[in-house]
Amino acid sequence: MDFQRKLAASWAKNNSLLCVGLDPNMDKLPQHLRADKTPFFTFNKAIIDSVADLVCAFKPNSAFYEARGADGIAELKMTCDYIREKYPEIPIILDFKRGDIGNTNDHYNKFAFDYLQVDAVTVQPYQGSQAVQPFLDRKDKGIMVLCRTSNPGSEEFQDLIVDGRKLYLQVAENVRDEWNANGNCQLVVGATDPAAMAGIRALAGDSMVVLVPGLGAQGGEPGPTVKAGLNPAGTGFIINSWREIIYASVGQNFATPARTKSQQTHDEINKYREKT
Ligand code: OMP
Repeated sequence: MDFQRKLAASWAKNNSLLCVGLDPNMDKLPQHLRADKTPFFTFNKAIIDSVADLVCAFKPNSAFYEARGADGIAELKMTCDYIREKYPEIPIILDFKRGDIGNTNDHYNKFAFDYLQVDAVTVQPYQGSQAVQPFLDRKDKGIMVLCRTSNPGSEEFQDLIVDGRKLYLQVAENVRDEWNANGNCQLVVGATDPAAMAGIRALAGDSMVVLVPGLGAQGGEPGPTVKAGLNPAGTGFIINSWREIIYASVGQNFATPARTKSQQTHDEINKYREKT
């Protein structure tokens, strides 16, 4: 099943737009897991099992695993395999943010889609569509293009005025008109700027899926985000949260508070879906 259909089924099955990030950090893991043979995988597995009926997707961020070298990458692979085998209906988005020349992107593409077998990746637009083409050619996968990011300082380039409007709107337009020939593109837009979200939704159209990071710890709130970008079908979003969820507690029983926090976030997003 292609990414878009898998996502639509997942939205419906769990009545959820919530994506739980899987970005484990050794310094923040519960103490008892730090001596575990596969600390990230053991941690992730408990979180995944605890929240699987509340999410529309999982999003591991490759950097957190790469930082531990071969062991980290092995545990990223174990995490992806586990989700695929135990929860095959839930899409896996690899937060990758890769951007290079086409020939090199071809290798990133193989790592993500052939080795890890994820459903979607995040990519940088800066090198242009020709460079991203190896990703765009994967018709059955989701290609999530960074458009308006949530970080402080994102305005340095993204808000530059080009032909009378902000550069991130040009990115959204090019993705809509030129990159999306296979209907497999999505946009990444932070929850930290609802006005930008509204502008991007208006330009990109109702069918464009938007991955939304930046909730909670980075200051984004569900209400303004949902109001600014929900589509008429009440979907169109994958709203990510991780720090608030996976580090809800560092105790032995860390997965239970993670579920409680996920349920709260899931319900709050849905409350605004009903009102919008
Ligand atoms: P929060 O818990 O929502 O802060 O999620 C942070 C995760 O989203 C990390 O994995 C970030 O790398 C990622 N992220 C952003 O924080 N901001 C962006 O603009 C884009 C992403 C992303 O591509 O997921």
